[in-house]
Amino acid sequence: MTQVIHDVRGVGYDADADGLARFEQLIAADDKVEPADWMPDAYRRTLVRQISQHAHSEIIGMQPEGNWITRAPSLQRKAILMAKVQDEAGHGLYLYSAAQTLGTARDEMYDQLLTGRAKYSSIFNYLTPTWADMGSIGWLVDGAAICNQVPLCRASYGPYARAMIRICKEESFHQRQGFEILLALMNGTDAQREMAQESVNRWYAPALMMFGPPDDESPNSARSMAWNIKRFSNDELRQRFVDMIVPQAEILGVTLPDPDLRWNEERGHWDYGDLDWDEFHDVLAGRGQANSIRIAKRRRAHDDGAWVREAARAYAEKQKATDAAGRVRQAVAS
Ligand code: BYC
Repeated sequence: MTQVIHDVRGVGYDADADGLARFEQLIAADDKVEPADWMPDAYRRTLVRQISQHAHSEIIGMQPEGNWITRAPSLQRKAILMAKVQDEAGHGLYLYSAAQTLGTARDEMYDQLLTGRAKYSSIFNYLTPTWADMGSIGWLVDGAAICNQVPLCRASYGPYARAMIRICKEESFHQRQGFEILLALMNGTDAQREMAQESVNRWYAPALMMFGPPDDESPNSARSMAWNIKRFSNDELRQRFVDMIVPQAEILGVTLPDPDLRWNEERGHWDYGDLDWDEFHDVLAGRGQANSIRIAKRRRAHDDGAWVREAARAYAEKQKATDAAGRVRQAVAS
């Protein structure tokens, strides 16, 4: 049977006969694919994987900073940190909503996270023992997030690209607040400067690993790039990040903990040293400093929120019944 689909412009087409050709046309023209458009299953699966893992990262990413809200050194610092953590919750919601437009229920995505079937960013499995870590997360982790995510504003899937625009605006603010925390510490006492440097020492390499494995060990990159989901490879983005933070580190007065970091005149980029990819794979396999803490806390929060989900479902049912009754009354009256 012919399945006619109407695209966002209202143009109808036969999904069975013309779906793939139209999809390829959209990608070749660097146009957006929208939820109602026909798309290959593998494209849909790749998007659900990436977008839901990104959403999980935002939600789990609330924990290391959430831990510091009560201990932030002033009322102003608490207010700023609280706003930032709330922003991360918002990012999670935009991203879960974008993934839902691909036909995967939010409950299913939560279940994948809570049962360890879905990943979240490696970076959130590191501990945050000092206040300076709030600075390093903002400067380095949100800085890496910006490098990775600005190109995603041009991802081929419309709902994902649109969600990323707002997320990136907020991430820019986050990065500046982290930089400012470190700057204040670097302009402080010797002990504060030491705290800032020690924290940067711990976060530098894990932040570089956020971009994913080297290109020749990245199984998903080629296809995601062909589909205009990823615009740059993991290594290209990692290089951009290093080039961005070296001058910023100079302004801060911190030393980046990499003896191989040097300007390469020929390439016009900073060379950097090898990363410990065994550590990365250990963290992904659940053997990082905080994997079990993060998931246990997320499970508790999910269980504690059961009554909210139940109330929302009951309210939605009630609304549906009220709307149906209203429609019947309207039909009788007309
Ligand atoms: N951590 O073929 P590859 C934030 C996995 S939120 C864990 O290169 P792909 C923030 C990868 O998933 C930051 N896993 O994959 C929040 C794949 O495994 P699966 C999150 C990683 O998808 C709160 C396998 O390794 N950002 O910044 O082409 C507060 C092979 O990799 C990681 C996003 O999610 C990792 N670091 O590229 C503050 C951005 N790297 O799925 C800040 C959107 C790789 O096949 N995501 N893996 O089992 C992306 O851009 C891409 O998915 C990645 C990986 C660059 C992460």
